[in-house]
Order: sequence, then C-alpha cells, then structure tokens
Amino acid sequence: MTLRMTPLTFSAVDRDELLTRAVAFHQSMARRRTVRDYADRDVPREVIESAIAAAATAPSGANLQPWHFVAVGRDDMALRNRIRVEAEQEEREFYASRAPQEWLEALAPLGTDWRKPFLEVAPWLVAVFVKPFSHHADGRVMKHYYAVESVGIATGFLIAALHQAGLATLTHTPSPMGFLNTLLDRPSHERPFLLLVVGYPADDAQVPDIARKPLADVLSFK
Ligand code: IYR
Repeated sequence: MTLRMTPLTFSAVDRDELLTRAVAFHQSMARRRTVRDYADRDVPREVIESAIAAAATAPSGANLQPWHFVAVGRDDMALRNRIRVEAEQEEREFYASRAPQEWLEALAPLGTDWRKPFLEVAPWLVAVFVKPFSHHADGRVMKHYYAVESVGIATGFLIAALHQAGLATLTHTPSPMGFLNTLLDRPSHERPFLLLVVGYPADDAQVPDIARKPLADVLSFK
C-alpha cells in the first residue's frame, strides 16, 4: 500500500498567544474535579456524541484506533440497574475482602465505598473498551499496537472534552469489569477499560479536600 500524503492544516500562533492559551487551558483543567454526586438532570445525546467524537481523534498506535465506546443513557433503566447491581456486587467484595489493607488506606481520603448510586442517577455512562485486535476484510487478525496506551489517551481527551462542555465526570473502575461485555453486548476479546459517569453535579455535591502535587514535584527540565 502506498502512503498518500496531504498538506497539514495548521495555524501557528505567536509566542505570547502560545502562553495565553496554555495558561487558560491549565486554568480550565485545574477546575476539573472528579464528582460522585450527580443531579437528576438530562444532558443531550449530541453532547455525548460530540465528546466521544473528540476522544476518537486521539493518536493511536499505527492509527488503528483500538477503542470502542458504549454510551448508556437513561432510556433503559433496567439496564442501568443491572450495571449498578453488578458493579456494586464486585465492589462489595473489593471493599470487604479483595482489597489489601494498603489499598484501602490509600482510598480512605476519598471516602469511597461499595455503594454506586451514580450508576443510576447520572444521565450518561460511557463504557470504554480496548480492542486488542481487529479483523481484516479477509478475516485475518490484525494486532493493535499500544492499544492500552492509545485508549488511555482517548479517555483523557474524553474527560477533557466533557469538562470543556461544562459537565462533570467520574472515572469509575469496578473491578473486575467483565460483566460490562455481557450487559453491553461487546465481544469477549474486548477489554473494559473504565466506565465514565457523566452529568451535572448535584447542587449539594461535595468533593474531597485534596490537592494536586506542586509542579516542581512532577516536572523537571534538563
Ligand atoms: N473501584 C473501586 C475502588 C477505587 C479504586 C481507586 I485506585 C480509586 O481511585 C477509587 C476507587 C471504587 O470504584 O470504589
């Protein structure tokens, strides 16, 4: 297959504008908080669609785009309830016995427990799946390179897109998440990556009083 090239569309900005934009983006992202209490308020499907379209622009290994997103609204509350029941079942075991003491101690400042009411309350859930391979038209298997890294980047784009739109999210990782394949009709070789909870925060939502590390702790220049 020959590689066809096409001119890049890019509008360069001057130095001052670079900094203005970088600072503004940081200030916006710094206001993002993971939210666990959601308002019972609808979010249009088109907003979710557009944020997922933004996520799907992420760079990926060999441009193989090894992701699949399942957006679950509130049309089918029975499905929402099954997701909650299955997730809470796993979480109950996690908190009661599976999680090592050390892990529970790390989670203590967040105040999380096995109860996951947001899985029914929030207007949208977006399940993100990793596709480790796909099939060529002739049926041959095509391996996806850096699939997990690529899906991690796409998920970061998704969280940023939803935040930018004005919504709150929660990166929820019931463990194990295999029940999502069954409930959401995804093939067994796809691996659930995380379940993103999306909506408006509840009016009285509270978040843990925690801070990000100072930049000097996470950045060094050479
Ligand atoms: N999956 C559990 C536990 C949990 C784990 C981590 I690491 C967190 O940052 C938060 C929670 C849960 O969702 O409660």
